Amino acid sequence: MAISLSKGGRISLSKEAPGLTKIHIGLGWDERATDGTEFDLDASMFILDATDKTTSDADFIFYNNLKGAGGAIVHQGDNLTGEGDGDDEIVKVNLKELDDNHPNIHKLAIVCTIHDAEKRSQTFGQVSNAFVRIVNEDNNQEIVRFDLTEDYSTETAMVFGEVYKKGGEWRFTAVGQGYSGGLGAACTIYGLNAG
Ligand SMILES: [Ca+2]
Ligand SMILES: [Ca+2]
Repeated sequence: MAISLSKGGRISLSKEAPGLTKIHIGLGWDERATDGTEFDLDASMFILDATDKTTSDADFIFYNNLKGAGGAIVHQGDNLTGEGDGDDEIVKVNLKELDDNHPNIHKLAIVCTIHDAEKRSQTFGQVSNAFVRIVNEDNNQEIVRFDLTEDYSTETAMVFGEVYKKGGEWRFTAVGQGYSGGLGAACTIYGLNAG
């Protein structure tokens, strides 16, 4: 049965799903009533080394750079509206390939940002039903889910969660940490020059 975490909670994916090799990270959201301006959230992933930094632009996965780690990480593409239940944007990760071929990858930060937030005066306060869930790709079983229930009024970038490796196990932390400054702020946190 899937585990539901609250903010700060963590689990071992490897223990919950023995033999786990591939995961599907689904992110979802709905917009609260807005003034009619388009409202587009974007999932992205920062591939981090042991110092929690992204060492090159190639390790920043988003709608303009869909593949990372030699194809072990694949973003399934940009959803422009967030309409409907279920996953709005998805990133698939082959953990076994990371273990075998990319031992330098220690953590995957799952981030969500609001496209053009500043220009459109939008924040996560206008987002409802935000969640991130990890699904075992081999059998489609949801392993863990984190519903972001806090009211975020000024944030335009949000770290939903982190998948990380510790003691040979892949684990997940429900983060729910927001930032103002959108995608640029997220890049700065992880050591990338947003330009
Ligand atoms: Ca989007
Ligand atoms: Ca939705």
